[in-house]
Amino acid sequence: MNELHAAILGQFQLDAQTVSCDRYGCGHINETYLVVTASGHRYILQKVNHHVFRDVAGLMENIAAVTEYLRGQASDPRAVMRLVKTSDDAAYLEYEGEFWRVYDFVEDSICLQQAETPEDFYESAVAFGSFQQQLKDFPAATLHETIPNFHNTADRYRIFKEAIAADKAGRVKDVQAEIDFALAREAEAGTLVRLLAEGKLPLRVTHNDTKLNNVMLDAKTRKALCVIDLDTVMPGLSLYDFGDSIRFGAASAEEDEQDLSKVEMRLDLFETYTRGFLGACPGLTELERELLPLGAKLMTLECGVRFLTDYLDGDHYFAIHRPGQNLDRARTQFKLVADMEAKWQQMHNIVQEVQQ
Ligand code: ADP
Ligand code: GN1
Ligand code: MG
Repeated sequence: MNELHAAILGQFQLDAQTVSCDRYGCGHINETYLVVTASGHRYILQKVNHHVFRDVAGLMENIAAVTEYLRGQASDPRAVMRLVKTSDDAAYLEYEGEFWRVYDFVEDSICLQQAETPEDFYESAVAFGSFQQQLKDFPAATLHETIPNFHNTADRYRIFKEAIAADKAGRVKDVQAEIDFALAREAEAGTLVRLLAEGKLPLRVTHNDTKLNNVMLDAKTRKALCVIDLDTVMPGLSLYDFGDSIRFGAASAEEDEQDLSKVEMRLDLFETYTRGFLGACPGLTELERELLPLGAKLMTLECGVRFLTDYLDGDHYFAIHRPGQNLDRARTQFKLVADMEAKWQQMHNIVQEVQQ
């Protein structure tokens, strides 16, 4: 454990002396560490990425409020993330210009990068569907918008086109096919934001980053246990949460798979997730249900556009572990979009069947 981490951890109310602190997990945004103390107790230490989240105080206020609200409805203490306070009783620590927080480690749980069985994916749908259902009466207006325009797909296209024009890393010439693929779908990409602005879709408290690796399953029962990574909890559309889960979890390969022949959107998993989500979150409107396939497609398209934008900018937003990784990620997303277009009618049929 280095001195910096020791100094930081010394300012949190841990149960005993820290014995180790090691990098942990596969997130693209925050720096995450697994901390073990002399008693064997485990914690998660995170350096919050304040370049991405400009208002860390507001973000931490959201997390404290939402976790407290959910705790009132939970039977298992592991079902809700628990923030560990600093010695000043604050929810986070500002230290040398960086922002740190500590959570209890969610014990006896598993966190998957890919669904191992359809049941695992079903349980993640139950977790995210229940999350939304449990927050249905939470006063959404009291939440800070931690990243303005986060799922404003039209605005993501504006930024994308700026990146193409600036061509900061000199990469535009190598990715014309990917750029064309995205631009050909620009008109459709604004559909959800438009329907929201027209008052046709309800604004809800949503998670907004519903990747499979942002949910914990109970290691023994493999049932839905806990939703994590609450940084992006803010007002949004149910279709964002549904769509982002399909994008990541119904994919047949990893997000950065280089062999695109392995990448498809699995209809069996689409069906599984739809069943779990609608079952746990029964209050969706007719239009929300009807637009579930479009939610999946647009969240995937948006994510592809964001990866490609970051590639064009020189990889400053999403953490990369090898050159070209953001381009590979963009390509898998566009492959998934094309596959959803090919399976469009089947996706609609599945939603219909699940509702009956
Ligand atoms: P990022 O925003 O970078 O994705 P996350 O909050 O999702 O950060 O954390 C990264 C990973 O760390 C998660 O995918 C999960 O594996 C693990 N993790 C985070 N919080 C906990 C926790 N409280 N208990 C156990 N594992 C956790
Ligand atoms: C980021 O933080 P993480 O790794 O769970 C990103 C999501 C993207 C995702 C793509 C705050 O999620 O929006 O969909 O990567 N989070 C933020 O894997 O930008
Ligand atoms: Mg995460």
